[in-house]
Order: sequence, then C-alpha cells, then structure tokens
Amino acid sequence: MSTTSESIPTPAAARPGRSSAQWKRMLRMMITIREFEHLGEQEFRNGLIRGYYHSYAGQEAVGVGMLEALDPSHDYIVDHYRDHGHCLAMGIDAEQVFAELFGRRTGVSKGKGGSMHMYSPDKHFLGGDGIVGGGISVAAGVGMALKRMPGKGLCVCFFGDGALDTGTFHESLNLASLWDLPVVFVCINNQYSMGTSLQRHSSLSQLVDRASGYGMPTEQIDGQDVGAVYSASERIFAAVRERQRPCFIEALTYRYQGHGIHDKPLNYRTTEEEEPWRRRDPIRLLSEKLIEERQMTPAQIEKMRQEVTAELEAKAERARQAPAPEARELFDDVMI
Ligand SMILES: Cc1ncc(C[n+]2csc(CCOP(=O)(O)OP(=O)(O)O)c2C)c(N)n1
Ligand SMILES: [Mg+2]
Repeated sequence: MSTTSESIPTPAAARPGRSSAQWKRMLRMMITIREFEHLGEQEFRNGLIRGYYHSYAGQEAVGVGMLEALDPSHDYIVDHYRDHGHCLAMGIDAEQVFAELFGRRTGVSKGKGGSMHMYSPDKHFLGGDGIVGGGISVAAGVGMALKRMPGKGLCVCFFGDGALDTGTFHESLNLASLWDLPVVFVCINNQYSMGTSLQRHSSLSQLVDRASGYGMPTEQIDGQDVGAVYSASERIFAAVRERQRPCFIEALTYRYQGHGIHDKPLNYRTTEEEEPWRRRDPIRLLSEKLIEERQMTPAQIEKMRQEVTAELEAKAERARQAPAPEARELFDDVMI
C-alpha cells in the first residue's frame, strides 16, 4: 500500500481486529462470487442469458473487503457494469441475481435490467451502469442527499480504470471536493479497459495521481488481499464520516476472464503476465492465511466450496423456473 500527497488520516474510532467468524464469512463470500461467475458463464453459453456477461472473477477481494466495512443501515453503493459480485456482497440473494440474468420476474430488477443493471434500493445497492463512468456523478448526487440525512452515511462508488478517461469522473470529483461530499470513489484498477492495457490508455501509471488534483486524500491499496482491503476501508470510511469529505482509492487487481464473455484475453496479453496475479489469487491468499493460522484445514475449505456450489446450483435452478415479466409490465419502472 502506498499513499500520495494528501494521505488519509487514521481516526480514533477505527474498529477493533477481526474475528475468526469474520474471516470465514469473507472467504465464503469470495468463493460464492467466484462460483457464481463460473455458473453464470456456463448458463450464458447454454443460451439462458442474453446480451453481455462481465465476470468479476479475480477481483473478489476488492468488493468483499470493502463492503464488509460498510455500515449497512446508513451507507450506499453505486456500481459499474461488472456488478454481480458486489450485489452478492451487499447481501442480495444469489437467486435474485441469477433470476435477473435469466430475465425473470423474480430478478433483483424484476427481470428488466439484466447483467449490467442490477438495482436494489432495499439493500442500498443503487445500480450497476452500462455507461463507463455513468455512476460517478450519480454517487456525487447520493453524497449530496446523505449529507442532508441523519446517520453520517457515505456512498461507495465503484468504477474501472477506464472510467478515469471520462469527463464525468473529473466533473464529479471536482464538485464532490468543492461541496464536501461523503463519497468514497473506488477505482478498480484491473490493468485493462476492454483490450487496452493501462500503459496504452493512461498518461500516468499511478492512477491515484490522476485524482490528487482535486484536493482529496488518495490511497493505493492491494486489491488481492482481502484483509488489507478491509483494514484500509475501515480506516478510510471512518475518516470520510468524521471529516465529511470525499476520498479516492485505487485498488490494484486483475480480471481473470476477458472483458466480457466473448473476449479472448490471450489475444492481447500473455500467460506470463497473468501468472503472478494468479499466484496472489485473493481466495488462495486468504485460504493460506487461515490454514497457516490453523483457523481452517484445506478439507474444511474444500467442503465450504462444495456447499457453496450446491447452494448456488439450487438457486440457479429455482431462478430458471421463475416466470418471465408479463408484457403489461414492460413500461413499469421505466422513465419515458
Ligand atoms: C461512455 C462509454 N464509452 C465506451 C463504452 C464501451 N466500453 C464498455 S466497457 C469499456 C471499458 C471500461 O474499462 P474499465 O473502466 O477499466 O472497467 P473494467 O471493464 O476493466 O471493469 C468500454 C470502453 C461504454 N460502455 N461507455
Ligand atoms: Mg479496467
């Protein structure tokens, strides 16, 4: 972890260390996301899912570590289109996420949003967004609303490294800083914007440097290590609440699959490049830690994976059986 010019202070109110149950919960959630994406891609290939499929595999520690540190009663998230993992980590039932992917009425967006447009205000999940950078100005708006609400809530806004090349990123960070909005801007730097590597799309290699001009603290974090993400998030969220000011986080990670399901990443990158990231796989890193500390055995971890897969398969099956939305519902919930 490194920090740039204005770093994020440590407030007195940082929470105490984590329990064994909490580590296991985070491991289970990362495995759930990995297995969910695996099953989802299979369903896409079987023809049950139409349109696009952007897998979160490889990036699990970012969402899981960060959302574990949220205050679920007061905080909100605004997401980008790689949103299945964040839905699950926000407590949305996998059956509803599958049903949305399958276009079913029981889906989290009533089957009318699909992969990129999950939405659950009840779970404080204010949407995925198919437009690169589209959620960033929405998050600033949520920050304005939160400032006027009791409870010192904050808004976590996730977007990719490619979103830093959009105008809305710069406009929104400028106003968030000027208006003291409690927004945590999280750039998930997975090294690629579609097939274009960071070196080919960003004038600066440290993305924190592209945000520091807006007078807000910035921090680069290790997005492969869920413990590091969680500790940093706890500290940063407490600072944002206390100071009522935005901040910018760059989480360094890697996407295992192509940009979307039709993309073949080996057309533009090599297995040698992928290898060090896979060696620091987020599930592997946490599993090794728990085994080393004798909190879990390899057999218990494997059992956990099997249980998760069986649960997800059952949920996918129930989602498959659900009805499609009725034609008369087509224009409900749509702004026209
Ligand atoms: C405004 C806009 N421009 C272009 C696109 C096409 N597009 C879809 S995803 C993407 C790449 C974005 O990469 P990044 O922000 O790094 O997110 P990642 O896919 O790596 O999670 C592009 C250019 C779009 N959806 N919206
Ligand atoms: Mg990217």
